[in-house]
Amino acid sequence: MDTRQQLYRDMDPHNLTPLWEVLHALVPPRPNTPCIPALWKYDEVRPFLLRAGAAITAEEAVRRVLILENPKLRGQSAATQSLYAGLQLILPGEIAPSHRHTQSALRFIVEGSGAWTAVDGERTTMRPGDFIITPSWTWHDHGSEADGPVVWLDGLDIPMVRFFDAGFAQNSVGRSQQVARPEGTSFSRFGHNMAPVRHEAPYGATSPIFSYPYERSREALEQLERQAPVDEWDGVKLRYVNPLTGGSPMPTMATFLQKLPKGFSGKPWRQTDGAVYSVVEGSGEVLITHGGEEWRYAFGPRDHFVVPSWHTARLASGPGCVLFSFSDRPVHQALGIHTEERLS
Ligand code: GTQ
Repeated sequence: MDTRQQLYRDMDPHNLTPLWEVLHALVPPRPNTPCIPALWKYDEVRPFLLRAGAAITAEEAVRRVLILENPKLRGQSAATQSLYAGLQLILPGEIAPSHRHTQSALRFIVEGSGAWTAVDGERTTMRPGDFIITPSWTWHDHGSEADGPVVWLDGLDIPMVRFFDAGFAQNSVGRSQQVARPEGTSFSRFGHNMAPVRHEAPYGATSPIFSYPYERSREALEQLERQAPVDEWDGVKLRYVNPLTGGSPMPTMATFLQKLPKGFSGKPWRQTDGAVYSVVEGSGEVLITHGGEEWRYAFGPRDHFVVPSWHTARLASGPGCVLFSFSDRPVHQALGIHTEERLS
């Protein structure tokens, strides 16, 4: 046996291993995610959600969610290395009991109106396209007085918090929390480009607005489409902000809403933050390429797809469409490693 092989074998029981055998994989010339693009057509997912509704109550499940797992991360409850995504179902009259955890959550309402989520004593009614926040370590429960199923996209930083081994969680004694403030209080306080004169940020680095209603966000995009130049890569795209800081609504996740005008054919880009998309209205196509491979997805309302880190993507839409998306961009930015390339 040669000197090196003998060395490796002798030091292995001491939990020692040579860097030079793995250096290129450890410090790759460019991001090399194990994730691949993925698409979940709502027509295919919805029957499974309804079957889940028959198989288990929200109460027993605590959260009745089908996790959107990246095909290359099966078993890890992850859509990308850092992000969790799932579709949660609540049926009329159900309660998903109160708990809290250090993981931050976003909700993006996909189907149905009239369910609510409560965060630290304030309820918000869910309507399709609303973007709702559950800040880290706040009590939250969900319930429904709707007359049909309500489904929303859950986006959480679960894999990130797991990576840092920093997760805590608690169940509440009560099923659902006492309502302490009327609905809309947080929006009145913080949602009009104004803020209380004397206040602390009630949720630290997280936005004090629980719900960013679709009506308002969509209106902004619509007006911009008429009034401002359309971006050749993004169409008309805005990021949601924490009004107290101007930064992302949550410390770990950035969220976006974009409108591709009729006949839009976007230029390709790539970025280090992998993203999860939820199609709100209209239809279109995303073309993703990476290392000689190609994925072409036709999407329609309520479909979901993943564009992984450093994959080249371009968006197109014949009839026009509206897309919600979220990524781990704020963390890349905090670490000073966020990179984006706009290609032609
Ligand atoms: O609604 O609190 O999809 O705690 C995963 C974990 C939803 C929630 C998920 C959760 C929740």
